[in-house]
Amino acid sequence: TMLYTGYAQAQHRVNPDEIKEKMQWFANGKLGIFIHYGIYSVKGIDESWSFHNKKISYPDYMNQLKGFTANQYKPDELAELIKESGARYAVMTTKHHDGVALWNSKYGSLNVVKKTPAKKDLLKPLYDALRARGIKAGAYFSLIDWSHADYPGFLKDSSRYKVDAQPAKWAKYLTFMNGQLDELAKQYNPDLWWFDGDWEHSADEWKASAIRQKLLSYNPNAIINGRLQGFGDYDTPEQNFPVSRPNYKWWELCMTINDNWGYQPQDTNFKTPYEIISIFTDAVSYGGNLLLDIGPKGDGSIPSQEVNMLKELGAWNKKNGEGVFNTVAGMPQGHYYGASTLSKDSTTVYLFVPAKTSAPVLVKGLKNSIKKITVLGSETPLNYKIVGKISWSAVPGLLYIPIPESQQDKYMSVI
Ligand code: JFZ
Repeated sequence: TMLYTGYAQAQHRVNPDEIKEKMQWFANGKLGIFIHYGIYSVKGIDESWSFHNKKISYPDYMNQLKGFTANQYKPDELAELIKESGARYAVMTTKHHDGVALWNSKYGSLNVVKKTPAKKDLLKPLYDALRARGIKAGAYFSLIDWSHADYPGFLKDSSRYKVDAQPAKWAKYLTFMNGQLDELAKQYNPDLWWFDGDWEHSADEWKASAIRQKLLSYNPNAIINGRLQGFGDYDTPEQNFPVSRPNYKWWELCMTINDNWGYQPQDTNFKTPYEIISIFTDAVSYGGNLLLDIGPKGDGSIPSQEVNMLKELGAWNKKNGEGVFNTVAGMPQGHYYGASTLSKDSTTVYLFVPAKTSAPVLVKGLKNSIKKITVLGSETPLNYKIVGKISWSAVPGLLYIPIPESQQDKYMSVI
């Protein structure tokens, strides 16, 4: 077949009815900012995968520890930028597959406090700065740890082993990993856990159910993403936009602004504001969120293109956010060519119209009578025309709305 019809969807083992209350802020939140920060930003190479894929030796990769200063890492400014973007939550990499923790873990010594010139906890000041601004604080955590001697995928291939063959060794790894999770839960109490790397082991091997239970015992309102072999609350399709509505009631598309998660100076393939906004509104139109990634440089400063993107997005949200935040998924496909959302009370439909649209917008099958049509950011009502309505039947006719160019947004108007 020539059509891509959707990404593989994980099995959801959690009953949506039991979590719907705690999911409210997430459902209303729509936009999160993902932060991939780690020693890989010193050389500007692939996070963890560069040594795994043997593009760089393990010792050379770890040499980046020496260059990781974080001396331009300014959590307050970063939180302010995230606030300005309109995002309601942020997810920070606490530890990637390389095993380098961004806090002073007492489990092992591979962390930025003990092993880098940064010598400081990078999580606490960021989480404080976010929360001071009413932004929810999320923790990305890699279940995989390719630096840990007890992890089966340890880089020195000789130490690879099967979990079944060495249960004690695997148990040691799980104790280590759970110790780190306990630390994160106690010290930072994340509002959201964003697991990654579950694919290397089964739910049974990870003891995924026990991890879920444990984290919820620390904070019953914590939200857990789906990359815990289905023991999460919501699904996380990556980069690939779902063509149809996902199985999970809640989901979040995670996406890079250029082509990489972490900072890579040669990667200048930045998406345009229009592209980001159209992906964002498309996701929201299907009932999902967008988790948009930034990659700070090794010193902690944010690449200017990403700063600009967050500001553009913020300006757009400021004007058009009514159609996005606190809404629900829009009309099923077929009523309108583009993205749409609905107000929670279903009295308002928001249509997303790309800039420089010259033909009138067409909406089919609207049964309600129309009170008023406006463009967000302007009070002037738009004229419209209904054709083909049959007065003595239920046939609602076709609604045409011409949108004067003078009233159009430079990226995406909301009608
Ligand atoms: C993972 C990481 O390996 C990667 O480095 C990055 O942190 C990203 C956010 O997550 O990569 C994935 C995870 C899931 C899929 C693909 C890449 N997936 O479901 O297709």
